[in-house]
Amino acid sequence: MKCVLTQPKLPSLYQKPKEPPLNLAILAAVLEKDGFTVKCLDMEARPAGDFIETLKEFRPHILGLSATTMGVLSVSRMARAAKDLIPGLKTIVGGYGISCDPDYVMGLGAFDYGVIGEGEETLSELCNKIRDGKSVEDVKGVVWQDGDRIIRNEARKPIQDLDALPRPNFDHFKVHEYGKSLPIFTTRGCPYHCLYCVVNKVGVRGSRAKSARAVVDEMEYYLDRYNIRVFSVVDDNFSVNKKRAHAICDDILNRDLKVRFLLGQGIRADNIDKPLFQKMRQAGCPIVAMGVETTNPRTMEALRRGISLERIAESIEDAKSAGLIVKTFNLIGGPHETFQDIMRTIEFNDRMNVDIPGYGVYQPLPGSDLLEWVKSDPDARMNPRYDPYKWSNPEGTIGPEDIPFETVYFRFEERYKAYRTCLSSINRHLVKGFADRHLGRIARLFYPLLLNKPSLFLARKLYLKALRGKIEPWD
Ligand code: B12
Ligand code: SF4
Repeated sequence: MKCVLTQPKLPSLYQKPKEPPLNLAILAAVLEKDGFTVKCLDMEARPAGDFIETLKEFRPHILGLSATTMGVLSVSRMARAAKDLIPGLKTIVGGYGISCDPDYVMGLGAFDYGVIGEGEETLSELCNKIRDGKSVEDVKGVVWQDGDRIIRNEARKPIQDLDALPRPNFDHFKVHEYGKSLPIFTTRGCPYHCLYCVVNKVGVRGSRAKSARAVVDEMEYYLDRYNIRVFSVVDDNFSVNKKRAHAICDDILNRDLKVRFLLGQGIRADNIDKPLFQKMRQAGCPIVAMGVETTNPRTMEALRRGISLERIAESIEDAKSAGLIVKTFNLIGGPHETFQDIMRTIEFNDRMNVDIPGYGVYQPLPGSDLLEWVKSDPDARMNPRYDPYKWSNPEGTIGPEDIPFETVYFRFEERYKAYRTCLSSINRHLVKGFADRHLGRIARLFYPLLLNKPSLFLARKLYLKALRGKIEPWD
C-alpha cells in the first residue's frame, strides 16, 4: 500500500526551510518498517505544482498531512484537492493543529482521520487497520469521521522508550539542498506548564528522553550517511536531566566526532549550570537559547514559568563566560505587563549583552491557557481581526492590526510601538556587536553614528557572519 506524507507551504511565512522536516522523516521510517511504500513531499521546499503531479503519478492510498495551527487551512485545501483527484483516498491529519483543537480541524470536513499527540504508534496502527480493512474504533489517539459524527477515541499514552523508535529517514529529502544541518530530537514533553505554551499538547507533560548513547549514535549515523556534522536540537528541554546532557557531551568527545549541536530552540535557564555550559561548549555546542519572556515578576508568576529573572541572568552570564552565543526569547504584553516593562526587558537584554535577542508578541493559540486567560480576564480584549488559523508574518515582522489582544493597561497602539522599539533595539544591538568586534576602542564609542540604513545593513551582515563562523562546522 502506498502513502504520501506531506506538509504545506505557508505563503505567509518568510523563512525558507533550512532543514528537512523531522516529523515527516520519522513518520516515513515508521510506515516503511510496516511495509508501506512511502513518498515524502515537503511543500515548503518544492514548487506548488509538485503536489498534484506526484499524486497523479504515485496514486497513493493514504495521504498523511502535517500541520501546525497556522498550517491547518492549507492542508485542508490540499486534502480536498487530493480526494477530488483520487477517489477512495484516505486522508489523515496530524501535528499541533489537530492536537490543539481537534473539533475545529475535523469540522473542516477534509480529513477522514486525525491523530492527536505523538504520531509514531498511532499512525502505524491506523494505517495497518486501513490496509486490513478493519475498524479504527479501538485505535487510541485517533479522531475520525463516521458519517456526520466525529468520534474521538481514547487518548494514547506517551511513548516511553524513545530509543526504540526507528531512525528518521532523511533519504526522502535532498538533504544538502536545504543547508548544512539536520534536526534531531533527544527528549519529548516538558515538565512545566507555562500559560502561553502548547508543546505538551503533543509531547504530554513530563519529560522522556533518548539515552545519551542513542543520541550520539544518531549523530554518527548522519555524519556517515550524509556527511552532516551540524545538528539542531528541537527539544524544549535538552538539559532537563543534567547527567544525561553531560553523558551526551562525554560520548561525543570520546568518539572524537567533531560535530556541532545547536540548542537554538531553547533550554530552561534553571536546568543548567556553569560546568554543563563548559562541557557543552567543549563538545561542540556553540549556541544556546533561553526564554526570558518578561522582567516583571508579577507577569513571570502569572505565566507560571517557575523561574526568577535572577536565575535567568545567572545562566546567561554562565553561558557567555563558557564562550557560547546566547540567544533569548522575549515576549511582549503578558498579564500585568505595561509598555515600561517592555523597555525594561530591552534594557535587561542590553545589560546582559545577549548576542541575539528575539522579540515576539503573545499568541493566544487554540488549546492554550493564555487563550482562556484573555477570554476571562476583565482587563483583556481580543483583537476581533485576529485569527490564529490565518496568522502570518510575511516579512518577518507584523503590522499594528496583527497584535492578537490588548489590556486596559497596555493598548494595541502601545503594544505595536513596543514591538517596533524592540526591533530597533535589535538593530542597535547588532551594530554595537559589530563595533565591539571590528572597530577600535575609541571608534566603538561612536557606534550610534552607524545607525543609518547602509551601515546597518553592512554591520548586521558582518556581525551575523562572525556569529555564524562560530556555528559552522570544521572544514
Ligand atoms: C523545529 C520547529 C520549527 C522549525 C521546523 C518546523 C517543521 N515544519 O517541522 C521552523 C523554524 C521552520 C518552525 C517554524 C514555525 N514554527 Co515551529 N517549532 C519547531 C519545534 C521547536 C520542533 C518541531 C519538531 O520538529 N518536533 C519534533 C517532531 C518529531 O515532532 P512534531 O513535529 O510535533 O511531530 C510529531 C507529532 O506532532 C505528530 N505529527 C506531526 N505531523 C504529523 C502528520 C501526521 C499525518 C501524523 C499522523 C502525525 C503527525 O507526529 C510526530 C511524531 O510524534 C516546535 C516545538 C516542539 N517542541 O515541538 C515548534 C512549534 C511546532 N512551532 C510553532 C510555531 C508557532 C511556528 C511558526 C508559526 C513560527 C513563526 N512565527 O514563524 C512557524 C510555522 C511553521 C509551519 N510551517 O507551520 C509552534 C506551533 C504551535 C501550534 N499551535 O501550531 C510550536 C509548537 C512552538 C510552540 N511552543 O508554540 N518551527
Ligand atoms: S518551559 Fe518551555 S516548553 Fe516547557 S511549558 Fe514552558 S515554554 Fe513550554
